[in-house]
Amino acid sequence: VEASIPEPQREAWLKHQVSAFKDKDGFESSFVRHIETTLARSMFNCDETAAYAACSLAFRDRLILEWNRTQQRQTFADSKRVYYLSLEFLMGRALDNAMLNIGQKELAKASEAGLDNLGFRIEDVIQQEHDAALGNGGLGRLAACFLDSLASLNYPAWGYGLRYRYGIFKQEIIDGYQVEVPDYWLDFNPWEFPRHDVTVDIQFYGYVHKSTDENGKTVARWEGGETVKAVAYDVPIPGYATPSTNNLRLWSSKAASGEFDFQKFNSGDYESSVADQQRAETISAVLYPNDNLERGKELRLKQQYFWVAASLYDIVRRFKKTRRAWKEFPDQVAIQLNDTHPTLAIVELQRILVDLEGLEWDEAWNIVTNTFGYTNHTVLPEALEKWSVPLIQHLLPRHLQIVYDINLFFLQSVERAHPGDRDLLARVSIIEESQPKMVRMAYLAIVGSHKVNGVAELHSDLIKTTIFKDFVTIFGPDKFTNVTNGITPRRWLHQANPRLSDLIASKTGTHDFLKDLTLLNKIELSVDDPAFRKEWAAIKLANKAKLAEHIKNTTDVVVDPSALFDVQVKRIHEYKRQQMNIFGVIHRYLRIKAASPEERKKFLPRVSIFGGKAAPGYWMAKQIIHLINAVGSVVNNDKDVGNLLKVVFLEDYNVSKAELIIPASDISEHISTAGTEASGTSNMKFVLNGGLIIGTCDGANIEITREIGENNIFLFGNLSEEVEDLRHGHNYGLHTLDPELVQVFEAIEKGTFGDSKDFAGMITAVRDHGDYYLVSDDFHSYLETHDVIDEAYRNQEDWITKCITSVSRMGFFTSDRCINEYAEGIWNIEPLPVESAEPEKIEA
Ligand code: NBY
Repeated sequence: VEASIPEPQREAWLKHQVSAFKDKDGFESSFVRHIETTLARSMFNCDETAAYAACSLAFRDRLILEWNRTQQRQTFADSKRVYYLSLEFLMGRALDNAMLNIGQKELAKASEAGLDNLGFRIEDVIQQEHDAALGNGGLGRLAACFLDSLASLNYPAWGYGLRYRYGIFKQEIIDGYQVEVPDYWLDFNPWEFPRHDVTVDIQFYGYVHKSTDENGKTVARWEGGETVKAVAYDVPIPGYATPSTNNLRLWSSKAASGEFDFQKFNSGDYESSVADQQRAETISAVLYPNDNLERGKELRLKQQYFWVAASLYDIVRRFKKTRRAWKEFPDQVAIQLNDTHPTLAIVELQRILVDLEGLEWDEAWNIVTNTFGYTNHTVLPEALEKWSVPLIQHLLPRHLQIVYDINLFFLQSVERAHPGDRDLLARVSIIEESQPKMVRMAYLAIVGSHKVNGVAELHSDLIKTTIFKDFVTIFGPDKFTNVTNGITPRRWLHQANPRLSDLIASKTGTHDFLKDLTLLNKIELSVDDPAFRKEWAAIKLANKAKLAEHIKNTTDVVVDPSALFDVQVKRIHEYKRQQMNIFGVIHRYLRIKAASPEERKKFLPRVSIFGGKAAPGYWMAKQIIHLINAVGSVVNNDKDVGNLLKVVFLEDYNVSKAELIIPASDISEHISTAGTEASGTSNMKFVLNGGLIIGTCDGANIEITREIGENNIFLFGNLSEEVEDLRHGHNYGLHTLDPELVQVFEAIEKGTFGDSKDFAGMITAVRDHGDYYLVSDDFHSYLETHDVIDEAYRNQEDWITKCITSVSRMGFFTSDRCINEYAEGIWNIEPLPVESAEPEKIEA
C-alpha cells in the first residue's frame, strides 16, 4: 500500500498502460525488438537459441501483463486462496505451453508470417528450451498438471517449491550402463522473476529459552544458531483460454549476510566467509533423485524446513495484511501437502501462532488442522518418511518440543476414547519407540490435517485398511477420502499430439473438449466413419515415424514404424517390474530363435521400447537398465530375428521425451505388483493419445477399465487381495518358479547377454529371496496376455475401434476434475470469475 502511486499521478500511468501484441505484425516487431535490445543481437548473429529467447520474451510480455492483473484481481477480491506445497514441480518446457494456453501460437507459427517470415521453424525454436525438471516422476508431474488446471479453472492458487540449481540428473547410457550428469538448467531462464525484495530469514539449530510472562504463562522463544536467507523466484502459470495467470513461487537459499560475510573477510577469515556462503547455497542446490525411497539425510531435512518456513512466513504475511482475526485464517487459506515432505508446515504454523502471536494452544491447533490437507502417494514402507528425533532436536529444537506436545495431546484424546488400549497408543504414536526414536511424518500429517486423501480408489481403500487403519478408528472414516489423479489435456493431448487434437476438434466442432474433457464422448459417434478412422491411423503412424527417427538418431537402431510399438517409460523400480518386461522380451527372443523359418513368418513384428531413470544409489534398478541394454545389443544384431523384435532403451526420459514417445505408442505397460502403484498417471496419457494398455489390477488402471470398458484394456495377473498370501507362501518354500521364467534365467546364465554375473541380483531376487514383487507368479499370465495383444493388433480395424472408443471415454481423467474435487471436498474454495472486479477499473 505504501508503495502505490498517489491519485493525481495515476492518470499518467493509465495513459501509458502497456498492451500486448495483437497480430502477426505485432509479434514480429516484438521479436525483433527483443533480439536487438534485450539480447543485444541482430539479424547477422541470430541463431536458434537467440530465436528461442526472443520468442519467449515476446510471449512472456503478454503473460506478465495478465499475471499482474490476475494477482491484482485476487488481492482485490480477497477471497480464499489455496497454496499447493510441493518439493517437486516437473514442469517440462514452458514456451509451447504458453503459446497454446494464451491461444496465440498461430501468430508465431503461420507460414510466411511470424517465425517463418523471420527465418525460423517453430518446431526447432521450441526444441531449444531446456526442460524445467524439478521433480522425479509422477508426484512432481502431478503438481505441474494441477497448476495448469488451477489456472485454467480460475482458482486463486499459488504453488510453493524450491528453486533447485540442479534438477533431476541427466541420464546417459554408456556401454549399457546409466551414467548421471548434472542438470544445470538456469543458464538462461526467461520464465522466472527474481524477487530480491521478497526474502525471509530462516533459522536453524540453536536453543529454546523458556520464561514466564506477566500472566504466569510459560513462553518459549527459539534462538537459532544459523540464519539463511530465502529469496523468492516467481514463475507465471498461464491458464488455458483464460486470462488467469497464477504464480509459482520457488525459494532459493543464500547467505544471510549477503554475498559473504564482510566482517570475517576484513578480519582475514576469507575461507570461512566463503564456506558460510556455500553452506547456505547448498540448501537449494540439488533435487534429491529418489522416488519412493526415503533416506533421512540432514540436508534434505534442512531443505524441507527452509522451504516450509519461507512459504508459511509469506502466507502469514499476506493474511496479516487483511487485518482479520486469527480464527478466520482457515477461511482465507487452504494449504495442501503434496505427500509428507512439507509436514513440518503443520509444526511451523503452530509455532508461529503460539510462540510468536501468543495464541492459546487449542485455539492455534484448531486453526492449524482446519488449514491443512494431506495427500498420500504411496503405501510402500520404504517410502514413508521418518526423521530421527536426535536430528530434529539438533536442527529444530523448538519444533521437536511442539511435535512432542502435539503427540501428547493426541494420545490423551485417544486414551479418553479408547481407555486402556495400550497397544493402540503405541501403534498410533507420532513417535516410534525405536533406537533412535523416530518421528513418523505421515502420522503427524494425518493428526494435523482435516482431510487425508489417496490418489486412486484402490489406493485410498488400501490406506484406510492397512497403513492408516487405526486412524480411521480414531478419527472416523470421513476424514479419509479419495481424489483419483488426472492429467492436463492441454499438454498431454493438444501440445503433445496436435494433429489428434485437431482431428477430434473436427468431429466435436471446437477445441472445447480441452476445457471440458467429457465432450470427448462425441467422437464415439464417428467410430465407424471411414475418413475419420483413416486419418486416425495416419496420425498414429506419423507419430511412430517421428519416434522411429528419434530412435535412429539417438541409438542407431532402425525400427519399422508399422511394427507394434510396446512402450514402458517411467522411473525404474522393482515394484514397477521392468524386470518382468525384459524377461518377457527374452522369452519372445528365445521363441523366435527356436522357430523354423516358416514359423518365424507368423510372428508379429515388435519394438520394445524402454525409458526411465534409476535412482543413483539403487543398485537393482541399475542392473535392470543394464540387462535391457544387453538384450538390445544381442537381439538387434541377430540376423535370425530381423525386424521381428527390436529392443530399445531411450536415454534420459523426461517430460519433453514423454511428449514425443506417448503419442507414438500402440501398447504401453503399467504392470506393477497389484497394490503397489498408488495411481499411475502415464497410463491415462497413453490411452488419451490413442494407445492401448497392458496392466495389472492396480492404481488407476482399475478406474480406467471401468470407464473405457474391459474389452479395451489388457489386464492380467494376481489381484491385490492375493498378494499377501502369495508372499507368505514364498517364504514357506512353496515357491515353484514358472517354467518359462526358468528358461529365461537359463539363457541369461548361459551368458547369452554377456557376463551373467552382471545380472545375478535380478535372478536371485526372484528365485532365492522370496520374489517379493511376484514376478514369477504373474509371468505366465503376462506372456499369455502379450499373445492376445499380438492377435488383437493383427485385426487393425478392431484395434482402431478400441482406440477411438477408449479416447472417447477418457473424460474423467482430466486434472480439471481432480481440482474441482479438491476445491469442493477439501479446500472449500471457489473460482474467481475473470470478469469480476478489475481493480484498475474501479480505482480509475
Ligand atoms: O505419485 C507417485 C506414485 O508412485 C504414482 O503411483 C502416482 O500416480 C503419483 C502421483 O500421485 N509417487 C512419486 O512419484 N513419488 C516420488 O516421486 C517420491 C519422491 C521423493 C520421495 C518419495 C516419493 N522421498 O521420500 O524423497
